[in-house]
Amino acid sequence: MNATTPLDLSSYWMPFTHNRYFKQRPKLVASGRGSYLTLTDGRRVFDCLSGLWCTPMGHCAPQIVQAIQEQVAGLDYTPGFQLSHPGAFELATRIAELAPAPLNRVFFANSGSEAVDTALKIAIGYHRLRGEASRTRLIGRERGYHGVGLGGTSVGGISPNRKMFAPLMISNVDHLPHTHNLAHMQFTRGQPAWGAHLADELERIVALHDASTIAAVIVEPMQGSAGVIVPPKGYLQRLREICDRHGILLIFDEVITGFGRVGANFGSQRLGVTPDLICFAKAVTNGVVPFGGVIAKQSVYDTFMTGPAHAIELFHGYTYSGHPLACAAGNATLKLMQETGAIKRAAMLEPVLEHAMHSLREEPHVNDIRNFGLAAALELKPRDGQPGMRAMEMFERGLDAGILLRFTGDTLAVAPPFISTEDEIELMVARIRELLRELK
Ligand code: PXG
Repeated sequence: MNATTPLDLSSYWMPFTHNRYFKQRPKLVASGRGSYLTLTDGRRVFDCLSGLWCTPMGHCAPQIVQAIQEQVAGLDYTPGFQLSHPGAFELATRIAELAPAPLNRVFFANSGSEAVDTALKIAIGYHRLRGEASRTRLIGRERGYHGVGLGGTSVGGISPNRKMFAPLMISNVDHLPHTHNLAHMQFTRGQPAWGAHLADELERIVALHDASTIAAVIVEPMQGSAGVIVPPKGYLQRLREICDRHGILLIFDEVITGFGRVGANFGSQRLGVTPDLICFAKAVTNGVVPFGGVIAKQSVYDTFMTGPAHAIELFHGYTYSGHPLACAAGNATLKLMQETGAIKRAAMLEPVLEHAMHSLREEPHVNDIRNFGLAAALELKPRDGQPGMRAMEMFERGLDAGILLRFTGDTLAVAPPFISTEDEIELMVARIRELLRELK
């Protein structure tokens, strides 16, 4: 675009966006640096959600930019089937080292959605290879978000994401109840004490369908998209026990919680529960190149490594699995996180964010505040007859006030970059406070 040719907004069909509203009031980003984005109209905003949870090391980190530049000039692409390149093995090793033992085998995809569909396929294949082909049922959870593939949408529990596509949903799916209950946990800091018993619903589902029909349970250790819904103390432990009792695989979707967001490598380690499979994406490449994947327990991997050695073991993979640019970005990101102690820094900032966010409790329109790791949500009371409007106005006005907020429904989520300073987090919350006071 230049001054004489206005940008044509008509062709691009934007994802998860009110296209018609947006095209009346376009908001375009020109550049990013560190924890800030600059819009084309010059407004500079603090990136309160680290992109869409994916840029914890800030925008245009020189080490990551340089690694990608060097990679693209040397090897831009290589087929990933029956061939690979060193960077892919290096990245898998790094990820395996960060993962909770005994998860140490890493499959590559290009997004969280693909990671989820991959994990579901691995779970079904695993049981089949072990002679339990009747285990085909998948259990998700209400309010869960597992991306937009047909597998992930089916096990997901956000109804607007599902209802238009009902005929495409996998039929063999059941859902656990979500764990959010305002009466029992309003304004809880960190993990709620109430709610572990909700895991027992899995026993009820097992009793209904019989364990021999159930392949896997998939949950986010902390629900991100639904607005930072934090697992009750003991809840995930109970899910793990029930899965073990019935030979069901437990999948943690760590697309948001992986690589430091909850102050540990993975939510698994922070919460002390080890799943059989972990889905990851987002922060692993600092959002710079699309990427994702699945980390499997060695025993799951070994189950596939049967049959003649020249035969393909898993009929699954993507043209861009292990893409050289993604691997360069991943290796550079994880190296940078390690060298700068970024995950420890996220843990150190957690109480700063918790304290600041909960100081908003008495402000107008506030219905709930939740936090865990370097993430928090502010749930607003909906305006009469106009649900979602308050949060949307906060988002719009935030851009003038120097903060980029993320809203879904009437909930605002924040998950600042790990490189944020304490002052930046406090300033972000001060600006949210001012916006709340101005809001009708
Ligand atoms: N699983 C989880 C747990 C996610 O949070 C996905 C899978 C899908 O990832 P891809 O890369 O296919 O988009 C996600 C994505 C938000 C927000 O505002 C969250 C996501 C994506 C966009 C916005 O909370 N999560």
